[in-house]
Amino acid sequence: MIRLFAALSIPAEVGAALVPRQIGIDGARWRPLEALHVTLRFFGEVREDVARDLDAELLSLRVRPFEITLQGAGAFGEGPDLHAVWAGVADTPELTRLAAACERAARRVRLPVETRRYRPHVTLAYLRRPDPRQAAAWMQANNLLRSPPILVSEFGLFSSVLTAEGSRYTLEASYPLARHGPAHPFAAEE
Ligand code: 2AM
Repeated sequence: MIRLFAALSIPAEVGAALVPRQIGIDGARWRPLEALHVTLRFFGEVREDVARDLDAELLSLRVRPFEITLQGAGAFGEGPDLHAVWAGVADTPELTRLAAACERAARRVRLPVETRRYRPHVTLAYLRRPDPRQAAAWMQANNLLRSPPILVSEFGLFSSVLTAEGSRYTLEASYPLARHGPAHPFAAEE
């Protein structure tokens, strides 16, 4: 079994501008620069043969390159359940469509359906019972965050392994977005 997710990498210069924001919440496990990403679809633990089918499905997606902008800051959970802070992503229909295409790919290989609404974000830290005043102050201080436009010309399939320092991600495959028509002529229309 392999723990997999599809995601967009964050360009190093955009990530580097987020790093200075990773302060101000005691006990936060700030994510390292190389781990910053926007998840498209979390697939969970997948059998190796299913992973191969999933790879083929992702390769067949027909989506054109587009741009995203990181915008705003927020948190998952409330009060004592607050467990992550993140940079948001400005509403982008193309991103929603790409995430939906990854969802359909997951269904075609019979992975369990994701029922939760897609909320694109870049997790900056995982938290455990943070000081609520610090968390609120962090969100206020970072709410006006806005990145330059980021060109999305590919996405990746990553594996995730739990280590003592947190999850370590490895890029297993990358999928260029098709600039002119389908990258794979015999692929099913998305
Ligand atoms: P997170 O950043 O909000 O924690 C690798 O773990 C990626 O998949 C992370 O971006 C993580 O989101 C996401 N992820 C992990 N477990 C998940 C789950 N059960 N459902 C949806 N996304 C998940």
